[in-house]
Amino acid sequence: MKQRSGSLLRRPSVAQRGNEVKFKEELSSAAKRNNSRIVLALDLEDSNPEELAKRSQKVLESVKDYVCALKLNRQLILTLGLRGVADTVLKLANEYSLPAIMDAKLNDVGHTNGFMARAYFDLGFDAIIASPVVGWENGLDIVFETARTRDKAIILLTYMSNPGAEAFYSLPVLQPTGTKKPVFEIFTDLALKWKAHGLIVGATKPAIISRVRELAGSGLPIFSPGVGAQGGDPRMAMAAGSTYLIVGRSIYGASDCKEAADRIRREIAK
Ligand code: O7E
Repeated sequence: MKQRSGSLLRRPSVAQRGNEVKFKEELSSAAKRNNSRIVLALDLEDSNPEELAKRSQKVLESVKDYVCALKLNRQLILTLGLRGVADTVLKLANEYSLPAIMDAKLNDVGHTNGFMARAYFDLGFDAIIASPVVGWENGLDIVFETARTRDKAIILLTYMSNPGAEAFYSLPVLQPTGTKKPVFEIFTDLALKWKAHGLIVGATKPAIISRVRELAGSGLPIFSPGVGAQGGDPRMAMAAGSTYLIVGRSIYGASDCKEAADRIRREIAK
């Protein structure tokens, strides 16, 4: 089981660590331990909170040795509430030493972003996903500062996996130099400038993954959702430069979740 507060005491101070956060260490150690680059997106739906908690815990228990992290979206938060999520799936993820990512897509003004970041981090999430579209000043500045003081991570949404994403994320933007740059390249530059801990790029767009990898260098993890149910190919995404795949329905919707996770894990290890 993870020793969250104990391990903090033995770590170097926030200033000494630079951009290294506990999340990165825990993620790569879980990836090594389970020989897996799969982040489980646990997005089950059920109007009955008790049923939802039970089903979610069952899925997590069955794939705990086949994934390297857990990502939650609003499905569980809105049905179980923050406390319900903490007492069920977050508790289990902690027992299994799997870091937990909150897919909040933070995208508001500073004080509201700050409130959400504190609420999710203090509940036990190790990383939060935010959208760079809101900008730095009185936007994401407080989110990064909240993460920094708590030794937590921020992952930036860089290019979405859905077909409609192109209309915005590929939009060319006129630069002061007179050249044009697509929105996702600007977001990649911002992730580097702001010292984000990871990027989200849809697995359905291998060419975009390659370009982001080229711009971001080898140090920044790329998390790619959209394999299976959304049509993305796991091997193509990894070959293009993704570091981790975010997978939901192909695992929790399978009749045998463990076998489904293992199949994807073996496929990307080839
Ligand atoms: O298609 P699935 O079932 O494998 O689920 C994919 C998960 O990744 C789901 O939680 C969805 O909300 C999320 N996601 C995408 O599908 N596409 C994106 O572009 C971005 C995300 C995501 O994780 O957002 C992080 C900002």
